[in-house]
Amino acid sequence: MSIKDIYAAVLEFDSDQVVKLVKDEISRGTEISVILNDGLIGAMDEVGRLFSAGDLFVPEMLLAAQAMKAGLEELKPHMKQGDSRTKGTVVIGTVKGDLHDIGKNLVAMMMEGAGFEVIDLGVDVETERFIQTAQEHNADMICMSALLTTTMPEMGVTVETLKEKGLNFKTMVGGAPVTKEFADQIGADGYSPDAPSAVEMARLLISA
Ligand code: B1M
Repeated sequence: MSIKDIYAAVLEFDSDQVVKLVKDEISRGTEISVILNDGLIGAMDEVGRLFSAGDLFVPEMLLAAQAMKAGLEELKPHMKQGDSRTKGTVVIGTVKGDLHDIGKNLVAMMMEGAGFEVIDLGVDVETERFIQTAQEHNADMICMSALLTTTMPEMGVTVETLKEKGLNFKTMVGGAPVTKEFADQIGADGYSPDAPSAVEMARLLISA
């Protein structure tokens, strides 16, 4: 049994096997970040590669995502760390038109684990909903995820709308196609390439 088996089980869309193997690795003391990066995320990268090559299609991509999510659920309790005092409140969601939520869930989980209060709006979130929720909860920051090049511009719409309304919520953006250059271009306060650095960026932005 090894991390490679978790990788293989995700690619075989075998959620039960993923859960079993993740549990085994946890009880063996394997680092959570290794299970996550080499096993679960590594497998999703391969799924993306196969999809791009036309060797795998949307239904299979969905099945792989379900298997990965099942594994993530097992990891979740082990990703909690630090004290329970709130470090700030963040509203998070995947932008309008975009249904990808695995990376966003990971960011939300790690933020929760690091002591932030996280209000997760799910997927396909409109600008107004981000803003209204941030106002209702007196949030410190709005976090937006996008996995499609076609939905990335939605992040800019939210940043622009905040400016127009004179609202000062910090904004952070991320997701596979998003870059630091893009974040700067739309005027977002922060960008991070992955979930651990999103936590660091949130700490920085909220304490600034
Ligand atoms: Co989609 N899909 N998909 N898909 N899908 C991609 C994104 C794609 C790159 C695949 C490919 O072609 N190689 C491609 C996008 C191409 C592009 O825009 N340039 C694509 C496409 C085309 C599509 C459809 C259009 C396919 C179709 O219908 N023809 C369709 C769109 C639906 C929609 O959203 N409207 C679609 C559908 C789907 C499924 C529903 C089947 C499924 C999603 C299931 C789900 O999420 N519940 C799916 C999947 C699984 C993928 C891939 C294979 C995997 C995504 C994933 O979960 N990665 C993906 C290929 C790939 O990215 N390798 C692909 C693992 C996850 C942990 O990584 O989300 O990048 P990621 O998150 C990272 C970082 O980006 C960062 O932290 C995370 C981990 O550390 N991060 C943030 C994420 N959000 C952040 C926010 C932050 C900070 C960091 O601050 C706020």
